Amino acid sequence: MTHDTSPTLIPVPAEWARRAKIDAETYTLKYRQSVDDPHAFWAEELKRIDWIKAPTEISDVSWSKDDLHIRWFADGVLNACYNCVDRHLPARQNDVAIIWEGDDPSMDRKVTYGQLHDEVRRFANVLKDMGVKKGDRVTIYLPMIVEAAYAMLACARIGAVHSVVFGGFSPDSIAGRIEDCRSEWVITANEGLRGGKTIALKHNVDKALEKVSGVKGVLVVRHTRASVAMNVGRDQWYDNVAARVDLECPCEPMQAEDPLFILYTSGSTGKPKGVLHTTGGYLVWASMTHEYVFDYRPGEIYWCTADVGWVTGHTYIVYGPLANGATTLMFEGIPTYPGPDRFWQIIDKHKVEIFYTAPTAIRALERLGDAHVKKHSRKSLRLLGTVGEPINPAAWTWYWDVVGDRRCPVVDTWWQTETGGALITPLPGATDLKPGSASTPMFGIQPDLVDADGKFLKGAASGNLVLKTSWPGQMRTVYGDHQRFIDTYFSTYPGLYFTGDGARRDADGYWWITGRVDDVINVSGHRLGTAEVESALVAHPKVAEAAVVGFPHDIKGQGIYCYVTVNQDVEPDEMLEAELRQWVRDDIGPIASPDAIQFAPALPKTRSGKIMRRILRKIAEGELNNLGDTTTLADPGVVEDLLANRKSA
Ligand code: 6R9
Repeated sequence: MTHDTSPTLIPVPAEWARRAKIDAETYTLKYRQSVDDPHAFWAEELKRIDWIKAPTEISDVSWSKDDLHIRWFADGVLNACYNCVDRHLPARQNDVAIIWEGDDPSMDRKVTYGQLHDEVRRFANVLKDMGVKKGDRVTIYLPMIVEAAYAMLACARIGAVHSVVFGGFSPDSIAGRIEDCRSEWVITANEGLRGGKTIALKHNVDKALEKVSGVKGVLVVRHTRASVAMNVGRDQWYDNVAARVDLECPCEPMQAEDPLFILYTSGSTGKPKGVLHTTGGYLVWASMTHEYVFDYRPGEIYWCTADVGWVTGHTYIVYGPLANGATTLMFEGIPTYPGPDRFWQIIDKHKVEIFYTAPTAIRALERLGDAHVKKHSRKSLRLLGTVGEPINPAAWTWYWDVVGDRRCPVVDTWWQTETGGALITPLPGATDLKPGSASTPMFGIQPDLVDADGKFLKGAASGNLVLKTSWPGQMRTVYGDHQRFIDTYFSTYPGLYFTGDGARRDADGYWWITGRVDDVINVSGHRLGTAEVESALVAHPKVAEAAVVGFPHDIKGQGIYCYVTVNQDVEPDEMLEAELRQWVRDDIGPIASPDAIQFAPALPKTRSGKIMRRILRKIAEGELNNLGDTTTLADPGVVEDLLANRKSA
């Protein structure tokens, strides 16, 4: 990497300080108010939403283990779909709500707010026709097509709770998620398209439904021309039902604390958790952060490259932008198809002004060379954002130099599925930028650092990142398992929300997120629990034991390194290695594909039988001279073999 990575401070450009809603002074004032007098702060901010009944209560929160509850705006009544669609009519009905860009560059379309209103009402009536009722969980397994947004908003309109499952997940993963929230309805498409390849979505749903019972209806959107098997009595084509329903469909009045959606995310133990977000607080947070972080004004063309299967797609493709009356671009494809300049070509084609992507994409595109970027003008761009994983200063600098021509502030937004929206992030008109730092807290957010014993660290320090107070976008529970919610986030450091991330606070009070400190790995911005990969591996008949750790990867941020002990009668070879790689992909999905598989006659264990992951991590990272104390191992000889047979991935 040739770019300068010495610590630099990039001051707020003068024109940004002038035009932005939040300049440095306003940030300081508003931040102070948000923590000193949250009641007054939120009483004002909640007005960004149209309420059927405006809340008088602001918050009722306890993070105590014995009585853990989180409620915001609890006596308010609203509808999220109304706020994202209907309220922008009639004044803005001809403004574009969604620009859709297909995998195939010749396919695109624009959906105005007026059209969105019709499509969402139609979709909602199709759901009702199937039998979906308020409170029902609806699983959405769709590619990045406009119908994904229609489906989410249609659920919100009628008070159903959506659970979007990323289109890259396997039938087993879909089945697990359907089962966990006892979802009776599934929305999918015949096929998806990505990088010129088809994805057999309906086929995957069929396979999932062989493993789980209780699904009463499957709605199939016709996206490609492929015909697929339809299970009579269970499956219906969306367009067939849509042709017979009418357009009128009122918005269901919802309590602020009624569930809006469930989204499954990986943790350090067990199966993925159903993160539950509710209606009022989430929408206020999504709308507020989208407006301030991107300094958004209606009419501006905004593109977040995430997939709606992840939280970033929920908050910053659908709910935040549409609540703000934005023009949000949805891209079906991948950055390198049909050519390595696809992103930059789309930016010029649709005159994108705000562009929000992931560090892994930035690093991959940097690799391909500046020429692909420079052959497109990108003159419409004025703001760049990143999310999903720590961005290394070199990648940040390339983004700023080459993509943004040193004109566009880069906002590195730190947040989680659990947090609903951005918590630590620069604001373009207020924050001097440091390459690689997520910089400063959003309004109402009080981050702090603790050591392993929970002692607060003062001043410039590194430690575990915790949050001291609640905010409206905070998750409310783990669906169906409140105890797991308490155990995961509020037990490590009583009275505090533990993020699972490590961080450094520098002398200026800027935050630098260093990555997960638990057994979660972040592969290309996708969260995976090492336990999930391990349980996939040990389910293979030839595997006796497995331990999985992350290691630094140039493009993906982190890669997946698996140590596998096979059964006694098995001779491990390259065939088995390939078979295991495929096995994990089939079980979880392609994102979980192992980067390295090392066969080990034994794993390093303590005398009490615990696998010493610290050692496995060091070996995977290549830090071979620094294994730390190995004297507590039951059999120190195991390490010799691990070192001798280390895989370079
Ligand atoms: C929004 C999202 C959350 C985890 C989080 C952290 C990592 C996200 C980051 C970042 C450093 C950033 N992460 N944004 N790390 N800088 N700007 O990605 O949600 O999929 O739940 O992942 O991602 O480790 O804890 P999610």
